Amino acid sequence: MRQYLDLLRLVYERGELKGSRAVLESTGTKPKTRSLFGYQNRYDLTQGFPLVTTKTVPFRQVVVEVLWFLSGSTNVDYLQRHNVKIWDQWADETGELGPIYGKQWRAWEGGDGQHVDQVAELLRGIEQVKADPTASAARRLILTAWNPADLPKIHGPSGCHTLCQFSMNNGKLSCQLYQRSADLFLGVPWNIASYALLTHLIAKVTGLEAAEFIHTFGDAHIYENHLDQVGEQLTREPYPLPKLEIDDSVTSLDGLTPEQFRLVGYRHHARLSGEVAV
Ligand code: UFP
Repeated sequence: MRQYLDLLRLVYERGELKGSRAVLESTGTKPKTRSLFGYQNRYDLTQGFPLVTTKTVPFRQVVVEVLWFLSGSTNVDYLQRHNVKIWDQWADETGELGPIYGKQWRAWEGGDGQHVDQVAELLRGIEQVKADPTASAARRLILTAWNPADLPKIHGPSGCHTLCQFSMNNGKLSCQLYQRSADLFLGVPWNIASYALLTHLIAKVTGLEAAEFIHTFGDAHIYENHLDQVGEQLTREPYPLPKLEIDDSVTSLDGLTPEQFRLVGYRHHARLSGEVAV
């Protein structure tokens, strides 16, 4: 996880002071950020699962959230049943969040009312490229959460992990994420884990090997109320990465349960917490 720590250190040391809309509920103030624009990290997924080890990242919750996105749901009821509370603050009284990731991934609404299941299209595209590497899908394996017409209907942050593209060659599958806005201390360790997991999962159900996760950033920032924790984290030596095991009962994206995903050998430093600016 050197790549993550190197970017964290770069933004910590060289980030430019910048204000943003996000508010700390404890004080009602808007923390400034240290911010840099336009960076990229690469993780070789054959060398271990890229879960940050210089603090604790709640892997089980990451799994639950990815399965929830894939189910197409935009209601926190599934998350609450699995004791995951990260989206609660934005849900309305019925638990709804508006057209966030689940809706855009599974039922993107076209202007003529048609619904596009981007995840099914992605799997279909991968099968086409497996059969013929020159198929037109090869460079179009894209999942986008950024739907400009739907932005006003979304509660809370919109499309932070904006768009990802898959690429395959010689039986190997890689994924690149474009993240428009990245809270390096709280959000990014989680986002890396989510997309590494998604890459492994898509590889598993299509009979491919997960190769690389490439993380491209727009605004990469550290909130000023996280600087102490980041300073502490940067003194910590990372541990060897854990391994992800996906149960062989996983043969499609239907009926997945969190118990089918296991992390082996996750050694990590003590928890570091920080208030989220919402
Ligand atoms: N954020 C992340 N990752 C996420 C997510 C949010 O880093 O997956 F949902 C952070 C980025 C930013 C804030 O600090 O949340 C969203 O604010 P904005 O919409 O103003 O970019």
